[in-house]
Amino acid sequence: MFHADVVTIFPEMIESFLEYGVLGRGIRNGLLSVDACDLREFAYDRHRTVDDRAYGGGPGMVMKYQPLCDAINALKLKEAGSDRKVICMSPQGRQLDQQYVNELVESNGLIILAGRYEGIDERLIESEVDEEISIGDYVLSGGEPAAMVLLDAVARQIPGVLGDMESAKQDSYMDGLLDCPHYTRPETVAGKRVPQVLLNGNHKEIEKWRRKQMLGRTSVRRPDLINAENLSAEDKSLLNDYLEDLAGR
Ligand code: 4GX
Repeated sequence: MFHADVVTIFPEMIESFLEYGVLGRGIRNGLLSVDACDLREFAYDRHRTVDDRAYGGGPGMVMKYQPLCDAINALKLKEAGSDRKVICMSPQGRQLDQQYVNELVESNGLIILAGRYEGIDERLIESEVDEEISIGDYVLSGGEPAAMVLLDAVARQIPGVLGDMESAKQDSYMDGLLDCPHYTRPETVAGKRVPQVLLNGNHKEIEKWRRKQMLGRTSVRRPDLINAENLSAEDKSLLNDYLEDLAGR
């Protein structure tokens, strides 16, 4: 079974997150397990110190080598033989995307370091960390929210975590397209009607409309995700229709 440990000074933050939604259900159903590891348990001085001032001066603190190293070794022993990668959440890492998530799901599990302060002593990263992972180009106050993003995305890809309906839905945009718009009752709200095609019960037409929306929205909002030359003839024609509709309005 896939097992992740998150090393953090805020274990309660991770533990509460693990109770909710798809991830919480996956854990309760025994499809994966996640533990929060309190870094301070590996700091043995009177104040349980996990950080210190930076060599070279300047503002901000740096996470010490020893508590992190001891925590990692304890977690590796606890789950001996599982051969798990040590991950550090960091803006300096390879940026997470669906392809990267799918690679990580193939592993036995992860030991995830969620750092605070200015960062972690570089020698710990060099000697103990296999991969640094960034969730995007913005600055967080700690690695915990990044670790939660990673865990959520990974859990959804573990077989059985999503129900049949959710999985089928997922497959339809695993091909790297943005989702289509969604509507629910009432039929008219604030003077806006639901697109007529969705009300007719013609499932072939609805499928075509949704595909056209996915292609069109991806092409307009995220042209970096779509290569028009690689589309099937049918997709090309749907995308053309979408763009013509746009221009004609
Ligand atoms: N995607 N942060 C980590 C401390 C830190 C800095 C360097 C290790 C090395 C972030 C992100 C992110 C802020 C989490 C700095 N730890 N993490 N933290 N963006 O901004 O993952």
